[in-house]
Amino acid sequence: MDTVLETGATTRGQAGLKPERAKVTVKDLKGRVDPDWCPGCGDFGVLAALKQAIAELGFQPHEVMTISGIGCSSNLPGYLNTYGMHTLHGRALAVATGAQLANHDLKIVVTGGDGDGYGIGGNHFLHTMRRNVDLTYVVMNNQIYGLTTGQLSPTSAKGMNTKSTPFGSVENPVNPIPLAIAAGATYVARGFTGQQKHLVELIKGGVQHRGFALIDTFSPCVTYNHDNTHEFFKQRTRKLEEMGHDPTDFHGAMEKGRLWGDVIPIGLFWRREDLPALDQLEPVLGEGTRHSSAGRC
Ligand SMILES: Cc1ncc(C[n+]2csc(CCOP(=O)(O)OP(=O)(O)O)c2C)c(N)n1
Ligand code: SF4
Ligand SMILES: [Mg+2]
Repeated sequence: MDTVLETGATTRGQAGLKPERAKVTVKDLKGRVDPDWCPGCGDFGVLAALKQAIAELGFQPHEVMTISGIGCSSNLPGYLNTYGMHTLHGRALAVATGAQLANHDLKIVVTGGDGDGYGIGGNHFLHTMRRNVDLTYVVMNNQIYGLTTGQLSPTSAKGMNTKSTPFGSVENPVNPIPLAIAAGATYVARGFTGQQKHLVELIKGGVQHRGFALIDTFSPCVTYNHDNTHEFFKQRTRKLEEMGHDPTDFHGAMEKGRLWGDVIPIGLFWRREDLPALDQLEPVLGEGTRHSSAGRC
């Protein structure tokens, strides 16, 4: 029997004919619910870039799963026509690891915020990277807790005035780029929603990468962060490609990742292809959904 996808396409034709893959467009990937983000929120740019990347890579909606935690940014899976899970605060990577190990046929993209991923989810972040789980993690880094109305996040700048730090933060922020490189992530990039085409390419690269890919993305919160605005990043961001950076140079990647000032690099900092992903290390996991339990007790 023919299977009709949400795109209206038929995956199986008449007997004997080769199944045809319908071309998925950005429009096909639009979810049933419209985003309730504030007008001008950077997260619109991440959603658009992700849809573009999925369409350009030629995935069908049922071949992709987006998994998130909690936060404004973590609402993203609800706005996309793919499989999706909106999980617990900081727990998206743990759920995604289970999903990836159980079903290698799904392309899993984890989406969330800086508070979700680098704060409450920091433990999972670290261990998912050292395990090199085959996931793409897009963090909408707005350097604030947006959903809870503007408290300090792990990436908020030192000295920043927020609702929870009215006299300025005394803490040093997390820098996810060198952290991810040191922890064992095998694809480490930074994007900016003000550079859409560039962001699409970084996401596509992450999805195609076999192993853990981080795409930390400047996605300004127009309501609660008046320091790290679209204009702030527009003036400072510079593409690594234009800086002659080699993403296989570990020390160069660490050095560029630590730059934060008049120049803030965006692009691919680090990639290595010589390490197996977690599911490639264990024969039973390697079988994925093709594993049969027949004959076992
Ligand atoms: C266990 C738990 N602790 C705290 C919260 C409250 N909470 C919800 S979202 C959030 C912060 C989200 O910040 P971030 O991940 O940066 O997302 P943004 O809203 O900025 O996109 C917090 C603290 C919660 N929902 N669950
Ligand atoms: S509060 Fe900030 S992060 Fe949340 S939707 Fe509004 S602009 Fe976006
Ligand atoms: Mg945030």
